[in-house]
Amino acid sequence: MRKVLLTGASGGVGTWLRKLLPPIYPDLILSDVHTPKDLASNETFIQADLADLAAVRKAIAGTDGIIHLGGYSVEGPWDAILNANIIGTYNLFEAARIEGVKRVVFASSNHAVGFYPRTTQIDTQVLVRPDTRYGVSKAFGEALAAYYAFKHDVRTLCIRIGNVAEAPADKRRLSIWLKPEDLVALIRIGLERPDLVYEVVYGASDNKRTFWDNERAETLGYQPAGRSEHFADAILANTPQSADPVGDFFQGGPFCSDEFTGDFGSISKL
Ligand code: 15L
Repeated sequence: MRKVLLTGASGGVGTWLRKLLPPIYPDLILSDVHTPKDLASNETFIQADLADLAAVRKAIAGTDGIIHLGGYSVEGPWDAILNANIIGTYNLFEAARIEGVKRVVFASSNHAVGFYPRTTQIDTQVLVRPDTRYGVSKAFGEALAAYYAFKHDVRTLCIRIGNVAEAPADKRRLSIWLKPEDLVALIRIGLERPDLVYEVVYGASDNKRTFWDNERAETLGYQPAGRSEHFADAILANTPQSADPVGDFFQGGPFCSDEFTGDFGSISKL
């Protein structure tokens, strides 16, 4: 894999990858709708709005693989999600097909399955249960990736990312933390594993309190280095009493309780 394009390069996860990827992929091209504030003279940046297919094609042309982080990374109004994540992800895969790029790593999210109870360990065979319009867009992206992989041989690893950070931020993140270096390990599997066609894995480190059975990732060779349990005592000692029964019950946390008008008594049994 020589020339790799990183979309969403100006966001939080993109900023981590700008630091970690160049030693592995020296010919890294960055793209985003906004120019990174701290863009260095040795970085290559192409400005592109994902809603503009022609601009996306220009950014993709001549690359060997794409890491697609671009789009909205939290809940947002429907118009914003529609343009950035639904139309934007369609344009990304369509541009890859037209330009003959055969490998994509798609940044999906834990919020595609946020409405599973924290007490149920799920694998990637379960039905999606998005907790937000954002989560719906990630489930759409996974389905779109399958279509392009099977129909057009644009092979994709979908990573249902937990939370990428230097260290887990709170009790819930002890279960879903993803050390940035572990994300890089998953990206390498997605871009480099020759037999990969279409896979969905969880983007999580070696977390004792995990919500997820990440057997597919392990089968593909993933060996996470981060261990959230190292941070557990300090985090639990500083965890305030919560007043969010829905968010505390489900894996997606506050993404589940935000705008919630559902029947907690019924869905908490599922
Ligand atoms: C996500 O998908 C978001 O992009 C990130 O900002 C975090 O909020 C994370 O999920 C999470 O679930 O904590």
